[in-house]
Parts: sequence; structure tokens; C-alpha cells
Amino acid sequence: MIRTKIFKKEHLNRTLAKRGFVVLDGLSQNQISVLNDVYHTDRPNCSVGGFQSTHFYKDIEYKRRVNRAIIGEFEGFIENHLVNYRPIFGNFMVKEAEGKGEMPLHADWTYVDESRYVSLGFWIPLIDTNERNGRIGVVPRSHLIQTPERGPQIKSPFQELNAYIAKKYGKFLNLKAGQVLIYNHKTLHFSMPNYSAVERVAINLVCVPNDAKLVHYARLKDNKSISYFEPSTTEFYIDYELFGIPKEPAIIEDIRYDDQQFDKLDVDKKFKLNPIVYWLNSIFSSYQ
Ligand SMILES: O=C(O)CCC(=O)C(=O)O
Repeated sequence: MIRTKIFKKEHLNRTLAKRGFVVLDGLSQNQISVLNDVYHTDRPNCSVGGFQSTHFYKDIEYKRRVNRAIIGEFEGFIENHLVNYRPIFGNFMVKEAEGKGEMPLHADWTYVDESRYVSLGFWIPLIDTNERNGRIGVVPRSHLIQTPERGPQIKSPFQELNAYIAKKYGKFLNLKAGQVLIYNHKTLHFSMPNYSAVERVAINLVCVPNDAKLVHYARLKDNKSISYFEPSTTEFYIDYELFGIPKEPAIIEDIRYDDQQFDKLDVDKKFKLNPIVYWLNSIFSSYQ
């Protein structure tokens, strides 16, 4: 049974359950400027000419500082809005100025046993976002049909249809600086390239229920299996190296895994909306 009391406010529980995401006001101007300073202070030089996440930097001390600062700034927010959730890992998501940096449609990694718990992603831009500077988009209701094992190198069953789904069912959110998109980690999302002359820095913070054990899946060996881990501490995420083999804890189990790709018919069936809702969605191109 999935615990449904995630937010203190009942209407937010209903919206999250129905759409897979909610948007709330979050950071003050002062907090935005504190976090901007944290981002810039002693930042390793890691330009990749598009999108980058500080999660994948090699400088562990920088990642630790970033994580501590983000969690520190969100403690009050989490206390005010959520019931028994804890933040486990925060990092910056950056779209370089005039870079390509499109983020294709995806759902985030699995962090908990999703047959019992809901884990949440927070995404917070530090500047106002729009169609030119790397705004984020979500696919409403996609959390209802997601696969439970997601992680590095595990192919999404939607992968071949990313562009189709984003175009037909995606909704852009023109979030203002400091606004918080909170989404079920199963919710499909994507973001646009940053065509503007200003770097777009956003925060991603992972939150899980207090009593949920952490889990991690990754494809490490071959095309037929994925490896299952139970991270014993949140240091696991700080230490993580992009596509590397996690050092701790040891792999608990290799699970047989066959790629499954949905076709357009499956997808349309799964995402099918009531025609009136579909028509309204196409008129209001954004929830903001
Ligand atoms: O920051 C972005 O543009 C994309 C963010 C994203 O996809 C994520 O946080 O998982």
C-alpha cells in the first residue's frame, strides 16, 4: 500500500497523485543569492558546451558543499510542506549560455521501493525561465505508467518515442526564480536548450520518506541484466561517478532485465486523455 499523505495540505496530495507534479513558491531572493554564491565558489572548470550537472563532477568536496548548502536552504520548506520526508541529495543543473543542452525526455532514477513509497524530485531555477533559456517540461500523468527499475544506462521503455511524447503530451512550465517543481520521480520530464546569453542554473533535490530504505539500479554488465544496490548512506550519491561501478555497497543482486519498447499505439493508449481535457491542454500550453 502506498502512503498517500505526502504533503500537509490535502489538495497538494490530490494534485500530485493525479498529475504527478505540483508547483509551489519556495526560495526567497536572499536564498537564491546564497545558492548562486555556493554554485560559483571554487567551482571546478567543467564546461561541456551544453547541459551539465554538478552531480557528475569529480570534485567530491565541491559536491559535498553544494549538497549541504542546498539541503540547509530547504530544511524549513520541507518541514512546512511535507510529512516525514528527508532530503538526501542536492546538486545544480546547468544550461550553459547559448549552448545546445537539450535534456531529452526521461524519468529520474529509482530511489525507494516504489510499490510502497513515493520519492520526490524538486527542481528550482535560480532565474526566471522561459522558452529561450532552458525551461522545463513535464508529461502530466506519466507517473501512472512508469517502470520501477530506473537508473544509469537502463533504457527507458519510452526512449524511441521521446520526441513524440514530449511534443504531443508534454507541458512546459515557465517557472520563476525560486519556484519549486515537486514531481514524483516516475514523472517524465525534459527541458529545452538555452538559447539566451545567460547561464541557466537550477537546483535538483531528491527527497524520500523517512522510513524508506534507499535502493539503486544500474545497468553495468550486459544487456540482459541490471544490478541492484541498497545504499546504506546518502554519501553513495556524493561519491557516485558517472556510469562508474558504485564502490559501496556491494551489488546485492543481478536481476534479469529485458528491454521493452512501447510503440506509438501503446503510448497513445497509455496517455490517452478525455478529448475535452486534451483540447483544453492544447489551448493552455503551460500550467503557469
Ligand atoms: O535542468 C534541466 O534542464 C533538466 C533537469 C532534469 O531533467 C532533472 O533534474 O532530472
